[in-house]
Amino acid sequence: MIRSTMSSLRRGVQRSAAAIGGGLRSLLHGRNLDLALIEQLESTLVASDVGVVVARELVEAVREQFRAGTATTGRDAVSIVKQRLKQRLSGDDLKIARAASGPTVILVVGVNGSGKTTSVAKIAHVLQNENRSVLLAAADTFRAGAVAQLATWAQRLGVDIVKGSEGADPAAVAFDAANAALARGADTLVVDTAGRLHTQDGLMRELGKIRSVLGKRIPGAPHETLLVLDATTGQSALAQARVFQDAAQITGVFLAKLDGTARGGSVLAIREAFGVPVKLVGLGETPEDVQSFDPDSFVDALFDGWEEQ
Ligand SMILES: Nc1nc2c(ncn2[C@@H]2O[C@H](COP(=O)(O)OP(=O)(O)O)[C@@H](O)[C@H]2O)c(=O)[nH]1
Ligand SMILES: [Mg+2]
Repeated sequence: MIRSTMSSLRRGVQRSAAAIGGGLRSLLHGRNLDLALIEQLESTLVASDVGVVVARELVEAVREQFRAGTATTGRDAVSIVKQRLKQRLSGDDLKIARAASGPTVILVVGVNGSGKTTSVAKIAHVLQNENRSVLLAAADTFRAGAVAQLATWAQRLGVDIVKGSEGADPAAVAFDAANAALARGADTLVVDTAGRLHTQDGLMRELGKIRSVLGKRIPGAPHETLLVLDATTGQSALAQARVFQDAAQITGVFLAKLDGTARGGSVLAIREAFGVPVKLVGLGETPEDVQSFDPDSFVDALFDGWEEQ
C-alpha cells in the first residue's frame, strides 16, 4: 500500500507548519479582523514558504470578504486562506498521465543525487498498486552503479527492466526499452536518466535525443516528464530545475526527500515557479515511501499549528 498516513506528511511540512499555522495562531487567535491585522497577516504569509504572489492573492481574498462583512474573525481569515490554497493546489491534474492507447511513457529527469533512481522505483510501486504493468529503462549509463541500483529495485518489485551497459548510448537504451514495451504490451514504461554529464549542454542534448527516440516509437511519448526535486535543497533546487523546465518540457514534479526536511511549504513555491503540479512526494529510501500529492491533507498539515489550540 501507498503510505498515506497523515503523520509522515505532517513531519514533512513541520517547519512550514510552524511558520504558517503557528505564526497565524499567535497573530489571529481570538481576534476580530481589522485592516491593520489583515496587513500583518500578509507579512506573515509573505515571510512563510507560500511566496509573495500567492500571499498577496490570499490576503486580497480575506480583505474583500472583510469589506463585504462576510469575514469578521481571525478564524474566518484562516479558513479563507486554507480554502484558497486548496483550490490553487487542486486545480491541476494531479494524476500520472495515461496514454489513450499503447504504452504510457514516463521520463524521469533531474540533477545528480536528487533522487531519480529511487523515485523511478517508487513510481513503479504506485503503478503496480493501480494494477498497471510496468517496464523500467535504465538509461543512466553515465554513472557507475546507476544501472545496478535500478536493477536491484526492479528485482525487488518484480518488474522487468531494460538495461544498457555503462557508457552505452542512453538514447539507444530508450529505443530498446520502447520496443520492449510495445512487444510485451506493457502498460507503462518508466525511464531513468542521468543527472550529470560532462556539460550541462550535453545533458540537455541527450534528454532531447531520448525524448525524440521515445516519441518516434510510441505516439505522444513521453506522456509525462517528471522532474525530481530534492526537497532539502530549497532555493538551489528551484534554480537547477529552471534549466530542465526549458529543455525537457516537464509536466510534473516528484518532490523527493520530503522526510528529510520540514520545508514542505516549498510545494507552493514550486507550483508558482514552474506552473506544474507536484504529483508525488518521496518520504524515505524504499519504493514504498511514496505518496500521491493530496492538496487537502497537505494544506491541513500545513495549518496544523493553527488547529492545535
Ligand atoms: N530520505 C530520503 N532519501 C531519499 C529519497 N529519495 C532518494 N533518497 C536517497 O537519496 C540518494 C540519491 O538517490 P538516487 O535515487 O540515487 O538519486 P539520483 O542520482 O537522482 O538517481 C540515495 O541515498 C537515496 O536513498 C527520499 O524520499 N527520502
Ligand atoms: Mg540515478
